[in-house]
Amino acid sequence: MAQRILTGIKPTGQLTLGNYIGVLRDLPKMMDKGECIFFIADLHALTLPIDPEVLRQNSIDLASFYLAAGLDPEKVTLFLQSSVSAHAELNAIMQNYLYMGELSRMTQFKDKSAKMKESAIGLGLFAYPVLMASDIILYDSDVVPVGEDQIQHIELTRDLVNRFNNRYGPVLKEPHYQVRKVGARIMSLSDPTTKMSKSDPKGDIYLKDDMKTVRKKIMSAVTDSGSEVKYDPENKPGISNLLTIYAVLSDISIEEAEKRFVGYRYGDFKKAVADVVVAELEPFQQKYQQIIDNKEYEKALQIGAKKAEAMARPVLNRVKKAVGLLDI
Ligand code: AQP
Repeated sequence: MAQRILTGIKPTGQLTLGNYIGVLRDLPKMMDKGECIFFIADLHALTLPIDPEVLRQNSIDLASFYLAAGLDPEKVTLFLQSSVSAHAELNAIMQNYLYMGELSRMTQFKDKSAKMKESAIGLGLFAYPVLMASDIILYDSDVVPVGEDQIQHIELTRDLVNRFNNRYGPVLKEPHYQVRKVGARIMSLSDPTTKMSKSDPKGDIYLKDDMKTVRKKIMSAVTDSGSEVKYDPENKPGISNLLTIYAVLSDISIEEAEKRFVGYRYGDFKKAVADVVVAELEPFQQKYQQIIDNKEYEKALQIGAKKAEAMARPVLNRVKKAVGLLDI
C-alpha cells in the first residue's frame, strides 16, 4: 500500500508566511509520494474563542489556499475535519489513553493557557493533542508533515499508539513526523525570537496581505546590530529569519543565500527578500481569488469528505472492536 501522508491546519486566523513555508508550499510535491490526506482542522479551531462567521470564512480561505498551492482535489483527499464524524468518535475513545500529566506538559498548551485566566481555559484546549492524535491515527497515517512546533504532539501520538498496541495488539499504525530542514520555524518579523503565528498578529506576513503591505512589513522587519548578512540565529535572529525566507522561496541553501548577499547593506538585502516574497505570493493570491470566485472549494470539500469517511470508518471500527465495543 502507498504510504499515507496526512496534515491539517487550523482555521484560527489568516494564514501566515510561516504556515506557507513550514507546510503548505511543500504539499503539492507530496502528491506523487503517497496517498495525501489534507484537512481543515475546524474542530481544533474551537479550542480558543472564535466568532462563527470568522470561522466559516477562515475555513473557506484555508480550503482555497490548499487548492491555490497546487493540490489536485482528484488526487488528494481534502476535507473539513467536522464533516467526518469518525474524528470525534475516535477522540472519545482515545481520550482514555492519554493522561493529564503528559497533556499538561505540552508546550503549546502551556504557551496558550499562560495568556488566559484559568477559568477561561476550555477542556478542548487542554485535550487538543488527543483530537490531533485521533486525526492522525484515523487514517493509518505513515507521515505527518508539520512545522517544528507540532513535533511534540506527534511524539505524543506515537506514545499513544505504542501504549494502545501494547494493550490490545497491533491495532494502530505508528506515524512519523516530517519537518523541513530549513524553514520549519519562521519567526515573527517584529520579534524574531518568537514564532510567526496566525493568532498573534504582530510581525506576521499574511497570505492575503496586499503586495505593498508585504514590502512594507519586510522593509521594517527588526534586524540586528552589525552590518553583515550572515546566518547566525543566536546573535542575528532577524537577519537569519529573513535569510531563511529568502533561501526557501528561492529553492537554494542558506549558504548559497549568504554568498549572494556578501557586501550587501541590510536595506538592499531586505529589498531582495521582499522581491522573492512578492514574486511567490502574487500569483498564489491570483489563484486563490479565482478559486474563491468560482467557489471551487465547495466541490473539492464534498468529494474529499466522502473519500475521507470511506478511509476513516474501517480504522474506527478496528479500534472499537479492539476495545470491546459491540458492533450490532
Ligand atoms: N512560524 C511557522 N513556521 C513554520 N511552520 C509553521 N507552522 C505554524 N507556524 C509556523 C506550521 O503550520 C501548520 C499549521 O499549524 P496549525 O494551524 O495547526 O497551528 P499552529 O502550529 O499553532 O500554527 P499557528 O500559525 O501558530 O496557529 P495558531 O496561532 O492558531 O496557534 C503546522 O504544521 C505548524 O507547525
